[in-house]
Amino acid sequence: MTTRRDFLQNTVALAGGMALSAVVQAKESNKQAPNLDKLTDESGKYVLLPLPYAYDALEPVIDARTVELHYNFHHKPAVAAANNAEDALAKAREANNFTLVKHYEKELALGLSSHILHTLYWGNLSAVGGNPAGGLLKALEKHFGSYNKFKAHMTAATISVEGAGWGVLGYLPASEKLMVLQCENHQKLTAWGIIPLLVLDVWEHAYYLKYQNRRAEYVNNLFGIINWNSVAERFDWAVR
Ligand code: MN3
Repeated sequence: MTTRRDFLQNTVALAGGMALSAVVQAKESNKQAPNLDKLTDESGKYVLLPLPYAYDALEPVIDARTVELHYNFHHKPAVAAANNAEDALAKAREANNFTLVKHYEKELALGLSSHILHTLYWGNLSAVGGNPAGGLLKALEKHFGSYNKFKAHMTAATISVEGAGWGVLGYLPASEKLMVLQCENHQKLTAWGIIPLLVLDVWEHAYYLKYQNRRAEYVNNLFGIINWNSVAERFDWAVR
């Protein structure tokens, strides 16, 4: 089977006398990261995509009411906050008045990071579940020793996030490494340049109706509904 990467490599290999624009065009069509391909509309405003499934699609691991509240009253307001912050910063530049710049920079980092992570989170989950395979599995084995070691690391890191935050599996092109990170809130404790592949939300709003204080049980159950195809798609894109 010809993969997209093979196709691009072949395209480049054949490109000896080929117009550069054609190569650029091939790369352009590959520019958007899968599962994060519509953060904004044509005007550049951040937009909330429809959930990729019904509210009850993740039952019984995540109950329908939690998904409904999470999407409408946590993810959606973050989109508005990111737009509002960018608008306010544009006005500040226009007026050359930066009195509130610190406030809106914080709002932008928080709101936009929330939008990015929640968009990934919905795509990272699916009632179908399954296990990682192929190149992604090989990379997990290479970087973490085995899939089980990765799972133990990711689970422990996610459960022990201090307060509200996320467990993150990411790929850093600059080091060609897969990494587990512990993110606080939506924007703290990252490594610049990392491409998030799998993100697990451990803000209380993500689990409290069903699990109350039992974050560990929620995180362990999450591993049964991970859409590994979505993780693999992003991994393939990140290492391309
Ligand atoms: Mn959340």
